Amino acid sequence: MPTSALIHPSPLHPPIPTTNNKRTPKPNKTHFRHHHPLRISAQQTNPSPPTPLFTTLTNLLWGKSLPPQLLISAVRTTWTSTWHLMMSQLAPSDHSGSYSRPPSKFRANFKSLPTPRQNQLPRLHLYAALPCPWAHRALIVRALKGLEDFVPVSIASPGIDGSWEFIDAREGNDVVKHYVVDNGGALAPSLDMANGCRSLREVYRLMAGGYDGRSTAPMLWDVERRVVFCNESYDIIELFNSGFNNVAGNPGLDLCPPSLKGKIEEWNAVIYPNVNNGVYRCGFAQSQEAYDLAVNGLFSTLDMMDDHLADSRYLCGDVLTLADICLFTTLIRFDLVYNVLFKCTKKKVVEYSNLHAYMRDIYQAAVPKKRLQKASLIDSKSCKIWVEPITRVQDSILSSDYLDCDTIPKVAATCNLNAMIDGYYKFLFPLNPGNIRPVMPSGSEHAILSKPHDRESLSSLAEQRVGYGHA
Ligand SMILES: N[C@@H](CCC(=O)N[C@@H](CS)C(=O)NCC(=O)O)C(=O)O
Repeated sequence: MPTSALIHPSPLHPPIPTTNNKRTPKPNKTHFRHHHPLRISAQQTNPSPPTPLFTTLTNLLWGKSLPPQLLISAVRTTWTSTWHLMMSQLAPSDHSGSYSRPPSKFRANFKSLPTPRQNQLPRLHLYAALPCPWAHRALIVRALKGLEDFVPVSIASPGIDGSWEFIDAREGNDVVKHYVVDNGGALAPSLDMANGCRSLREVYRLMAGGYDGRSTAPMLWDVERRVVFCNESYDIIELFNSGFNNVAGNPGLDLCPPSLKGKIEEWNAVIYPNVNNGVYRCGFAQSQEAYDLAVNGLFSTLDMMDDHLADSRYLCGDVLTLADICLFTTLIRFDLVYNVLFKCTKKKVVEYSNLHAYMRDIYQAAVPKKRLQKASLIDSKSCKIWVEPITRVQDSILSSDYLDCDTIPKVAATCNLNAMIDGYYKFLFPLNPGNIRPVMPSGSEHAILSKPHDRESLSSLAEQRVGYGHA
């Protein structure tokens, strides 16, 4: 289907297709001409897919011979033990059934960093995946810092065997094409632009001596030495924030200013276990106790943060920091995925007025199209560029109210909402064995995320308190 055939309600995110069924005929005459007429009439009268051999066998062995009660208890026992087996591979748990995330294998060794110079060929390559909240951190900081030219990216998609693979958009099915080709400007999956591999596992194995461990995204690849430089997202965002200011397009932006480092670490110590990993601890819990513990920790933390954000624009005050980026990547997936798939059902983010406005504020963050001087900001009313003291550099991140002037939406362009839904529901098949992809919740659409958030007023209140003025 040509891309122009879709009606886009918004520039970034088109409507999702009304069906997942690849076989549904499309209202396109040229399309029909390529099909055998007999096949078309078969589709029109009987749209259901053929029953797989395994399903037919199961029906014969169990379905037709066992009475319903027996069938249910036989399947329940088999399914539960198979589920535990799959979960122990996918999501290792401790003795109480709580998910414990394996530590990252390749931590950044800042001393061995390839030294960047102007006009030098890029020596680092980022491997990311759009559903993954950890990779999303890296994509956001890369975008806000203007590192796109220095650190090129390849974007993997979820493969059917649970690995990350690189696909050509033209080879994908309709759902994939929808978010690859018709994503309206948000990042989309790609081929491996650095090594030409078919999967992320293959890239990891390019290292001398091979590699047998988990092949996780995000991963920063050292192009020259052909080794994994780092696969820990927090190391990567720290590095992007401060390691390449001599080549960054927006070097004046500091997401971890020394004066706030302590506060940022305090927030991270709350966000990581209770929220970032907390949602996974809910979804991957293998006992009721483990789930209860995780879900209580998650929602008491969200409640606390919602209160905190009532009079603070960001977590650490008026300045966007790495802690906010880490929280954002979980919040943006919450109503789309975690609320249902991970059983984080007590509330949706849209029900938290401060958290939801805060999430929209970050979603709408943009930077000026013109490369900014170290400490410039754009005035909200006139779109004029102002030169301000270094302390005001955070204001070079703007809301989408300024999209009509000379700014580029940086964070929204990293959020491919359809790819997020599709990725989780496909990748985590033990939690979604029927492989049904749910519809996008209406409150999570781009149009809602782009609504005014009015959170600038919190910063200006703080400015008045400490005596800042605009001109
Ligand atoms: N600690 C890592 C976690 C990364 C991670 O678990 N990524 C997931 C995707 S969300 C992954 O690639 N999983 C594949 C696997 O475990 O094989 C980080 O923060 O970078």
